[in-house]
Amino acid sequence: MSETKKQIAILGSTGSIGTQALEVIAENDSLFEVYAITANNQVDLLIEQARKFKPEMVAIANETHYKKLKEALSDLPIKVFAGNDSIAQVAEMQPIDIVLTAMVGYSGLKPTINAIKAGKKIALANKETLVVAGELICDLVEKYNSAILPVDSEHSAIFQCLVGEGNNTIEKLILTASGGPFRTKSIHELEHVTSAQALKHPNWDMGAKITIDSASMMNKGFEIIEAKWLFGVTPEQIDVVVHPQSIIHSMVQFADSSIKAQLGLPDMKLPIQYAFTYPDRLKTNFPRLNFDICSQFTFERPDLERFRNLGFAYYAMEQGGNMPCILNAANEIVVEAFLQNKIGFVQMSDIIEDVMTKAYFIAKPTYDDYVETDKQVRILTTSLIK
Ligand code: MN3
Repeated sequence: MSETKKQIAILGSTGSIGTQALEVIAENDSLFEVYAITANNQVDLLIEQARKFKPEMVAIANETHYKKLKEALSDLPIKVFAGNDSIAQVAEMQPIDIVLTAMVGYSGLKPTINAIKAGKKIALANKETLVVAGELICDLVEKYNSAILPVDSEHSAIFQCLVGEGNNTIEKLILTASGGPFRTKSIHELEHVTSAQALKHPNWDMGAKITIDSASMMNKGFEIIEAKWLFGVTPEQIDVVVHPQSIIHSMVQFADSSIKAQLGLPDMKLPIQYAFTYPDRLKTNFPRLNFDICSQFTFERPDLERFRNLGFAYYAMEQGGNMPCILNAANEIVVEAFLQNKIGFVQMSDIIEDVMTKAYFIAKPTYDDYVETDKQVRILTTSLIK
């Protein structure tokens, strides 16, 4: 292990963000080294990644894959672990500089907390962590002298706009949204869209869960909650504007009325790399934005009648407490049900709304309250689907 290379742990290395992060590391192998990689289920890809990047350790959440993983790597000096607890433990290993949290959903919470307590820098791609427990996470980051570097493209854009601004007051954050594949569909049409249609995102190539969240605007809802915690603003200070070209990744408006934006072709490798190198910028061979080709930028107001999830997110953010946790757990269950064609697209929002009125509200939740809320809301939501 080199003294100077940044040691990186990737939690969720087999997903879309994880594999792109490994590409960034491979392209800059004089600067970065993979210390640990973890996955949920995709054991074959994890083995392939481990053989290529030779990390100190690998972990797989699903314990039934342990034997296969262990045997496939038996000729290499790689420590092999299995189970959810091992993922959280890997995140706190002493030599790690940066933990990239790229797992899906609520499962990111515990490992992220462990990494923060161990003082690691967090390259945050798992937005659900901040949605579920933003206040707790922010308190821990301060207490343990950790830092969160956003990987979500909108938040990376805002983060980049804020470089050099010192204590200048943010008047407003303007998050851009592509509008997803159903941007122009009527309410009636939305009742009949399929999961296969929802999985075809016009601009971004992502995992299944986030792609459905993008189609339903739940992703943008989560992103406003994420922005509140990352940048310390109020709900009223966060606007969403639909920008179908996905070239402006987000904007910051300052007290003097000036607006700064960050632009680029949609490619997650840039925000991933920036989180790894901040405050430095590395030369890349990524394709450059060509203004001769992209001649038109357009903007629309988001339609809260067709995309109710965005309104639910504002409501959850204003309520605070465990309400965002309730929203997240309900969403994880309905998205899974929609992917399995058990419920329709519009029904996802119907059920979430129902759950938000029925679930038990806690104004000042502890960590254990979040765990219990997540568990109970999953049961409640599942019961409303059957
Ligand atoms: Mn995003």
